[in-house]
Amino acid sequence: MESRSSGPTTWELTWSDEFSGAAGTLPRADKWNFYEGGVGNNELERYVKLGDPDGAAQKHASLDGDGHLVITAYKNTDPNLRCPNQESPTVCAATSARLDTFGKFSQQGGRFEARIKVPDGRGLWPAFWAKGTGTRVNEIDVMEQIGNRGSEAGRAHSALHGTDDLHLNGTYTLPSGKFADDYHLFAADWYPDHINYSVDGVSYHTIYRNAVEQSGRKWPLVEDFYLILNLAVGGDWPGPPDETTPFPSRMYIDYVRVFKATTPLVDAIGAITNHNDQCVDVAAAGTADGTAVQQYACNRTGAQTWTLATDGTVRALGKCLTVLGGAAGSGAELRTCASGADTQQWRVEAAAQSATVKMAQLYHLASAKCLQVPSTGSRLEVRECGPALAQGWSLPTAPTGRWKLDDGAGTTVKDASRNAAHATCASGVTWANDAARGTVAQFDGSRSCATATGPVVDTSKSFTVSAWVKLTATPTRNVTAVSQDGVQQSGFYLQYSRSMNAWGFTRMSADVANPANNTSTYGTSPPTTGWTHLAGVYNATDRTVRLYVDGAPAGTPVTVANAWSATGPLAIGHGKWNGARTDFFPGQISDVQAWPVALGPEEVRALRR
Ligand SMILES: [Ca+2]
Repeated sequence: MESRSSGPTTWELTWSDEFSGAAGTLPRADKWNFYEGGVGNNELERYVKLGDPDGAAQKHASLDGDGHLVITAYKNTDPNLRCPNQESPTVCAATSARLDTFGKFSQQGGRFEARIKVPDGRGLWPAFWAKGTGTRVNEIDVMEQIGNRGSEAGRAHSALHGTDDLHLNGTYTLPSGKFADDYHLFAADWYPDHINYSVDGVSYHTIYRNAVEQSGRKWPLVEDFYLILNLAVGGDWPGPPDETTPFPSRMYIDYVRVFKATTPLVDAIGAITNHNDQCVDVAAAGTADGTAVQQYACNRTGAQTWTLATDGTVRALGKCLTVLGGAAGSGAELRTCASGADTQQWRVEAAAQSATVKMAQLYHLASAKCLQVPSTGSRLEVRECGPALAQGWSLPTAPTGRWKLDDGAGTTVKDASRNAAHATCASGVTWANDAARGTVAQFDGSRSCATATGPVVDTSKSFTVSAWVKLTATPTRNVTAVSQDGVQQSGFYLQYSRSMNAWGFTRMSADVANPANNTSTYGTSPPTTGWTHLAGVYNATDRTVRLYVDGAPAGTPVTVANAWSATGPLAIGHGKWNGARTDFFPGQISDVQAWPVALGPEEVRALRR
């Protein structure tokens, strides 16, 4: 299942057409209809229907064999072809195609996106849009473009239409050039309380439900919507084509994809900050039920270390962020987590507070309101969701890799993070059932696992790696639990050092044979053959490494001479020395994590789950 991220939300693919098929073939009949109705807006095209003579459908809408759907508008040469929607019916200017998914696919909520290259010409009106299956009036225009009319060539339009004369329009302008010059990604991200339009990942237009309802009109996004692709010609908005309009004109669609929002695939851990750079904080680090949750100067203590858990809860100090009342202004507090309680369920939503400020919102399910900083006092509260800065939050980072090593069969180790950097193990890495940690990977001291491609962390920047490890016996040589391959050496080693007879976190001074020196931090006592949680943190700000054993810092940070970038795969169960994989781990490993930041002590403690 493909997923993609858009801001802090993870989207899971629910429907798509990649338009991969032989050149000249019709779009898939199980996905698309040729539209058979009339047109409005005084448009000047006649849409072909499936079964029209002379292969007209294929001529106007077919695959190009190169992964694209091509909708083609031709100049009409038939003087008897009348466009009936005209006030005084006139000869149609063009023939074209309009496709839709009515009766074949529709969805309520989620992300609707398409990668499209529009044609360039006066009077052309390509569009990617969606309509409500029930009303056929409610409408999301993800992209409309009206071609070669001065500055319109660099503009794309979006809109939300509904009853009560609801017409809310947005416009995106390219930094330079025309839309017809290349493909662009047009998307609408539809959440319960707002819809957000973007071009090429740049968000430019957000419409909130409460603002629409407060204006006395109905929110139109309350039904399933089906998709429409078309190339209109002429009409009230673009005006008629003229002698400069090229025919045939072609609209290319690389793909149409629809996603549903899911909760994050992995927990994110860290501070939640607002636009004032204040932190979400448990008052006086109290753990009694009902302790206020407030904004407070950031100090990165446990009272400010939040886990955005995959179950929708937001946790600190072992308890859950809770709002009990449903009314606007209800205060935030800490409470014992209760399974599935709506009062403790939060959803991360992408939002745009302004054209330049785009922070996440925390949407509270029970009250259907958003967490915000109060206008007076410090205790956080919920209010109607809107584009207020007071509702903007910077959320903790998620790991760039998480291999739980609970796969239990085969040689593929799944990465649960958004990166999906799955690892492949040499046969001989097996599976064991552990009383404490469930299914874990068993390493025999001569085989290991490595990600299929590339690095997972940039070792020249801040990062954190962690793992639960359990040795078979005290080794008689160095052994490594987690590393990332360089050419000659590993970029780091989360390891057992034989010479120190202790756990260590090590970086070599250079990626050369027999490097002159290394920098390490070590635990203070010999390892046992029970489970130990190891974390290595490289902090690029002060260029230091630090080891944590069972969540406790082992000594003080040590300065690294050269934080070179290891560009090979991340490895579980080996280190690299002078070009060869070595230091194979004998024992069990569980829940390896890689983070693109230097986690603080409270965050490292929170990794031990
Ligand atoms: Ca394609």
